[in-house]
Amino acid sequence: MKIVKAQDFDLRREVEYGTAEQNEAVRAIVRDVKKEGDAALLRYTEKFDGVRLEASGLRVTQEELQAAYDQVGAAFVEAIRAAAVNIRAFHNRQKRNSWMDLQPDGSLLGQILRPLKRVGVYVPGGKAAYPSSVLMNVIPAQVAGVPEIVMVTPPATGGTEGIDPYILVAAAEAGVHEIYRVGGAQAIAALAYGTASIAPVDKICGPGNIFVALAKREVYGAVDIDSIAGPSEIAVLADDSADPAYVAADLLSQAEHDEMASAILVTPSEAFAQACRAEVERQLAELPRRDIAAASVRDYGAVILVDSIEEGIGVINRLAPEHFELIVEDPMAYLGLVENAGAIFLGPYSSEPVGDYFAGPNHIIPTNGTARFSSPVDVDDFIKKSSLIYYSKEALLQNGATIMELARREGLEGHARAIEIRLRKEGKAGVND
Ligand code: HSO
Ligand code: ZN
Repeated sequence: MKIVKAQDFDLRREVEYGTAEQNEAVRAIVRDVKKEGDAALLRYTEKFDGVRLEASGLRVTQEELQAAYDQVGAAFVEAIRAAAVNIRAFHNRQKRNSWMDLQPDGSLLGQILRPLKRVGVYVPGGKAAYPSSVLMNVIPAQVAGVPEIVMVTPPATGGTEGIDPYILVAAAEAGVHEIYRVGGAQAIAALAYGTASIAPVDKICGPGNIFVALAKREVYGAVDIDSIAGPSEIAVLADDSADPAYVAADLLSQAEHDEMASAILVTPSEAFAQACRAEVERQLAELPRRDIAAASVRDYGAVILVDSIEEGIGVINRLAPEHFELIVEDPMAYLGLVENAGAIFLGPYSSEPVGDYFAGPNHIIPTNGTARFSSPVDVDDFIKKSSLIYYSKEALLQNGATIMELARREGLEGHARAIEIRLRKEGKAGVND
């Protein structure tokens, strides 16, 4: 892990949007599934996942869900349930009601909030198939009141023949029972446009590989999508009061996600920087995923030396990290200065995995500096709003001339006349002949 001064560290990372070939391949897959439906879906599943399916075999059955429970063990089911309780409680606090304001002239203005009708959750295969992420995508949608939540995941998730049983149990515990064994760009296209077997959705969320990300961008507009997640990030601002072994462990907890994950320590203490770096090396040697974590630490890790905690917060605000741990003597004293961070963890006991799995806040959090303008997934992501306007006669008579003035300035006489016809009927004075 390199140790650098703040001014020598490049605080912006490049965003990857895929090569021209990848984009072209994804466009072709989306086009085919849109045109041919199930036939293309099954063809691409055989081509990319090496699994030959009939359309009738796409949907995961009740028996398979039951079998998954038999495979995972009671401790896991209990843990998922406990996490789900906390996640649901946290997201329940975000619920908002429709509202209406009665104006003195008798008109009503408001917003009507409604859940999306049907949402598709993508769960990737391989090393990034996380049961916890199933909860983090599904529960906010459920709390929002989305009546139909479906899940898609590649048929060979986890490298085994079937779908990872832990994913299936997490889905069932979260309340998802419509699950299809299909992945990649073809799954995204099926969710967006529908096939004979899979009804189309209104929004697609959940992480995936570059082909999934590109496919989501391709179908955006036909459906809504969540933001495209980049590799995980953690930034820790710590002083001498922190335990270097704790901080090193927290940095590695994110570094082990991905070779491109970034784990950064910001500290005003040279001694702490050295101690923490030594701890990272020591703990790294014993970590099962040391190859991934070591690559992350080598290529994207850093210790940034600053002159003060205030300067350190300035660095954090420019980084806008996905996760920010503030482990200094009096963290509350600095909280108000933190402007850009997706999730803020205060004090030595709020280790990031507490938030990744259990405390309740969502672990799908803006990456790549996008915490400057966006937020973790929440209930609002699954709500849409309709504006409500009820104008009373009195309100129209009072404001009609003003509306007509604005319409005529835009050269839209039809707009003006739609108002005028009503004013005339009511014998309103002041309307031009
Ligand atoms: N830290 C990840 C979420 C996660 N961690 C899932 C463990 N499982 C988000 O950046
Ligand atoms: Zn994590």
